[in-house]
Amino acid sequence: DKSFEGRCALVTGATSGIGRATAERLLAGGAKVVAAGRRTDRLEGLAAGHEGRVYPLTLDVTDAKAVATLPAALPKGFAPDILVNNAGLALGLGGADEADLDQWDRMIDTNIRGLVHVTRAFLPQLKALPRADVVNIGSIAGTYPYPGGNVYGGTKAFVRQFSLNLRADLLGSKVRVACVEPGMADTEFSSVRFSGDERKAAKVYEGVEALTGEDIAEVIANLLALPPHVVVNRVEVMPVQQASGPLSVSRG
Ligand code: NDP
Ligand code: 8X3
Repeated sequence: DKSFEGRCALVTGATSGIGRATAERLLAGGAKVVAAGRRTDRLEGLAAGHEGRVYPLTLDVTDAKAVATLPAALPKGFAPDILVNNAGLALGLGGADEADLDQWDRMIDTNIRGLVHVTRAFLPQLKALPRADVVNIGSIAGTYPYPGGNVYGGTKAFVRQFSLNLRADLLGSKVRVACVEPGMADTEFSSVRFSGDERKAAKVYEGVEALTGEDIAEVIANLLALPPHVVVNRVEVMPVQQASGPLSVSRG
């Protein structure tokens, strides 16, 4: 499968889960990858397995200055024509009245501000290309509310609407924008959400054949492989063992 030969993808959050699997999937398809994240050792591990085709980029997407100067700082041969805005996180699952404001800020800074800054930094060069893609990772949590989803779901609703609005602004260019909205995926997501409490994290996936990072990577690869005049605006993906629940009523 060489369908991505000649293409270069910048994947944020490539150290784990969906981002790591997406980087590997695109590499398997012949693409080059700028693999970005904060954990440099993991990026170097990825680069070591793909001689010359991975540029490991230590990057915190909340570092506005580093993001703004990024396009000019990338080495020759690694100018991306695919941007996968995947870096993101949920922190906590408590009610809104007792939530930690620092956790809320970190989600907003990463999932919204970080994603917007990376996108803004690369859009001018993407827009000038004969073919380019932006893939934003939203979530079903951005559409379907659940208790404790408060700000996390809000950030993902932002990602969905920002993606649709990008399409409106980019009309007339060759840039496709897709918002991929996964349901339950067994990655480091819950471990991060529960601050490293692995038992609590494992419980989320107990008895469920959850999505994997590889499943979402395959969806992304399929979107990217569509003919260049075809764009899927949004795609919701769930494990078969997950579905929406009924609306709830508190009777007094
Ligand atoms: P993981 O925790 O496994 O991966 C998250 C990735 O984001 C890591 O590579 C991490 O890298 C990176 N990241 C987090 N903060 C930053 C930052 N400030 N700067 C750069 N990179 C950052 O979780 P997932 O793979 O599941 O999550 C990927 C995306 O998918 C997220 O946007 C998440 O919201 C979304 N999602 C996840 C679902 C799930 O159930 N797992 C479902 C729906 C959406 P590092 O720590 O090295 O910086
Ligand atoms: C992650 C999906 O439903 O666990 O975005 O919040 S969910």
